[in-house]
Amino acid sequence: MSDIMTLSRYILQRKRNYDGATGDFTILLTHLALAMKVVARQVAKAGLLDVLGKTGDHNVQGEQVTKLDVIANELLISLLNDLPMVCAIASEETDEMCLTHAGRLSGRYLVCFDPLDGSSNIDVNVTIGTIFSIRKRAEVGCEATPEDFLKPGSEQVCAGYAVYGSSTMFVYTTGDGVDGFTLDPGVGEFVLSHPDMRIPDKVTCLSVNSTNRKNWYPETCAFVDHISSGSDPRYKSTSSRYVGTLVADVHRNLLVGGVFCYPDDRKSRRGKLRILYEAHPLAFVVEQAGGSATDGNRRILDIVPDDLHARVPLILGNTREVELYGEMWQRAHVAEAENADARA
Ligand code: P6P
Repeated sequence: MSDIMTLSRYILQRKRNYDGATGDFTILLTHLALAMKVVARQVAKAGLLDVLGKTGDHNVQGEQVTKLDVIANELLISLLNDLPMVCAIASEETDEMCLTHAGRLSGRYLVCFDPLDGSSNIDVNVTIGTIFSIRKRAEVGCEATPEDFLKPGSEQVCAGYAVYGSSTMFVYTTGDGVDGFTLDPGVGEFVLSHPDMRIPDKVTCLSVNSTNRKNWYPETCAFVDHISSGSDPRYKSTSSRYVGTLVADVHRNLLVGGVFCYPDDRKSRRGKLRILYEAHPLAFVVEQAGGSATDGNRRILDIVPDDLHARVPLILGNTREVELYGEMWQRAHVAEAENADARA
């Protein structure tokens, strides 16, 4: 038992790196992990607990809400509400920011999350997940405002996710590398299984919804064609893998190497994925594992959202491919500007 590194033991060991004397962050991260263990149990029993299917409601994103979306969201909010170190919460499933009960004035931490990413996959038993991001506010003693969340992703103090798949994994970073833990159902603990995760320098997977090609801009067509053509030896064994759950696609690519691409296009001019609780946390994790993340023109972690639910184009994974997309984006947009000048 002494050599089993559980998440709790690991966090306590690393406590000095990010916690000072308070232990507040340790308690917060431990509670987030607890919430994900409970969500994992609900997901695993969904078919038996009559919690499959939709609620009939739509969230602020205009997406259909599933029963498990509600369960996961309410679970996370109720757990975080009672933590004195958390002052406010922003969730994909709630229109507005929520001030917590216990820490609204004294809490230092702001928590954003997508409680159940990929919920359209629940009823077909495909991997889904929870994504979270933790920020620290500059001052305490007053109530947080939405503006406290609208900061660059580089100000996150922690980010990570859980994936509910063939096993349940918890992956996180505090800016000092990425570590992955696998839930041991027999013990009820997340156990260190993937220390110091690094994205392999090979493109095993290309993850993109190719049926959106009819709306793509030239840079996306050029990028996908370059990889798919196989003309470059780097891509001779690259396969298309896209499950429709962002965190599952990103987790797989983090383990085996690959690039995920959900660009802006003529239909979704700002992209589909949300900055605060999808792009920022996953960009933090991927960068800490040696990868990169861009919207085509900007580093994702440099972007400041103008709204809690602001969307962004997202290309993340192997640095060489993310930079290649950026070069193609620049070429396409410079050419567009030159054509516009010529027409003027
Ligand atoms: P599309 C799930 O609804 C989600 O927000 C992400 O998890 C996923 O990557 C994306 O949407 C899938 O979108 O348009 O390809 O179905």
